[in-house]
Amino acid sequence: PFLENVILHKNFLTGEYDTTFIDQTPELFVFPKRKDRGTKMLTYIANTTVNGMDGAEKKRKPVFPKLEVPSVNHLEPVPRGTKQILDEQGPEGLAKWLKEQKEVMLTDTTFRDAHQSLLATRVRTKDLTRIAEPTARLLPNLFSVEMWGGATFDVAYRFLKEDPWERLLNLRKEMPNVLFQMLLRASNAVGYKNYPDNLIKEFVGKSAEAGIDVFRIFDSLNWVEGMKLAIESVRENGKIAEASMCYTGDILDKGRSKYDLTYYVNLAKELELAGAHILGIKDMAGLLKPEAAYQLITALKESIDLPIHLHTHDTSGNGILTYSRAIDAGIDAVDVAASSMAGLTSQPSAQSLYHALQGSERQPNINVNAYEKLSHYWEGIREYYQDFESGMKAPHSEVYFHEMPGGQYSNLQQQAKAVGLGDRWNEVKAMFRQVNDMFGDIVKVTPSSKVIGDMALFMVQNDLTEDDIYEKGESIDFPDSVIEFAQGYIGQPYQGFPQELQRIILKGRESIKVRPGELLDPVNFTALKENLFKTLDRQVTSFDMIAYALYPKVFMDYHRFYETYGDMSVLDTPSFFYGMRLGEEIEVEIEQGKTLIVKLVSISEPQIDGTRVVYFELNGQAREVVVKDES
Ligand code: 3PY
Ligand code: ZN
Repeated sequence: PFLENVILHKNFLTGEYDTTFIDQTPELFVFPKRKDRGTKMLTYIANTTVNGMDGAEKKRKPVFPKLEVPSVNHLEPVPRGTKQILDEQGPEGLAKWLKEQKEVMLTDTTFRDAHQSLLATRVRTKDLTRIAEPTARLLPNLFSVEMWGGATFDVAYRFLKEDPWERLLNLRKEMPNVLFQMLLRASNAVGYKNYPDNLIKEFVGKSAEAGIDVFRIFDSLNWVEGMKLAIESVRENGKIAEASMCYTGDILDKGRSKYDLTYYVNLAKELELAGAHILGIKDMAGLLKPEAAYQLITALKESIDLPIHLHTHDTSGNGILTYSRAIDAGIDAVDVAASSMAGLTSQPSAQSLYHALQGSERQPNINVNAYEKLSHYWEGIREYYQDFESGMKAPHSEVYFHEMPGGQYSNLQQQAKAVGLGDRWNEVKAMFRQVNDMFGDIVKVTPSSKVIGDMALFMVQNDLTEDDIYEKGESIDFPDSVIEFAQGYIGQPYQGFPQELQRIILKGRESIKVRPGELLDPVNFTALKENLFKTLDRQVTSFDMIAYALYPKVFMDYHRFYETYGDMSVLDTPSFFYGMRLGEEIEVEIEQGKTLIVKLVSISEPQIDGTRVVYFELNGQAREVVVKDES
């Protein structure tokens, strides 16, 4: 039953209380009895040991080498960095400063896009936090650290069972000197559809408050109309709006004129007018060829006054060459990752770029040896996530054909495996391109890339050809994301929808031409807070409210998991993914100074009802947990 205790009393929710309220309301201090944290933790470990992690194939827990964390002096003051420039000079001052730098500035994406692109976004907060302070101390000259947004937000709740806001707050504490950067999908926030305007504003406000400085804002169809609200919200919060254009196609291919140089120059001018402090070029699939980079950046430098920040993926293996030409043309900043987390679908390697620019006056001003040490840490961490590797082992020039974003590659591959299409991956990639062409050659980046991915999976799974879609489309139930796209709910594609296909998909449903946010009812945060209080039976933060408003189901599943198993962010990653080995002992610090010592003693044979008894020692005391063996 819903207890009206101090956390949940309606007078606290509405703020209608005075100083006598506490004395007169004894039930405020009646708290429900909950399972203790130790029991919950053992339950999780027992379940994971017996059944494997939810949704993943059960595997024996490997033995991992010890992590190498570079040693730094915690007592010395943290060196000044770009964060201090922003705080002192504001976003305009920071943008001006960026343009004045002789050397190329670096954004390190290891904490976000690198693992989104290599490891299906699975790197956990614990593993990020451990290396945060060394990074802040060893690389104070970075332009920024991209560590939040994109897919990391929902994956944290959905798969890692942790709170992404805590990630932001923890990292901020450890890294006070370098700008924190996030990827914001404009009106889609960190989700896969358009949200009401007040939710976008609230999200930006709270993210800024919690520590984000640079918002890289993009619209998945390069629809500037869809980006203005996000740009304005960032500006209102005194933060840096890095409005970005997504690079698609190939400006060098004269046979494919939809996205030519003029298209990008015009787009950049529009973004400058819309209030960008920095222009981002978001080459999410790594399609920007070296000579194209040179031509594009040269043209942009002649057309706009903003500093320009280039993001690419090294999928084809040409990333360093692309950066080198971009640097020749005067690019101000580029995105790189620590080398052990770089290359392939991730960003080009920081250290490789450093060495490639030896002898150039634009060589970045970083301590390359320190970067190598940080890289050793990431090399060890990467092992923990080996089950999420895409299997891509070599440069993948095929990306110039299928055009799949780096951040999508490993995720879509996981999705394909999950629906039994693991061994038809080549077909899925080819279909991805075919669907792009059917949809009129669109910009492909979350969520438009998800639409293409869903449709491609759907067609391969159901053995549908392009002709089938036109001939039998009337009787086909298309994936929801595809219908929403055709309805205009993620925005308007450049040069419009292909009409015949749109008609087939819509089957008489309405489509819109305006910004979806104009039509959506604002989120009623007061009502949401009350409802959430009742359902969660605990204090509700603004962070919870935003997360719930973005993804109600994902958030509630996370909450239920938390109720059952407790806070998983404290458990080490190997144990989180694989449980424990017989005889193994681990330490789990559940709060500062409070550690559980857990030993797995034995596991019984299955009993008649299909359960097993898992015997532990918890801080030296014998404990047992009964779990159902799902095998
Ligand atoms: C995201 O939106 O998550 C991306 O990384 C797009 O490239
Ligand atoms: Zn990216």
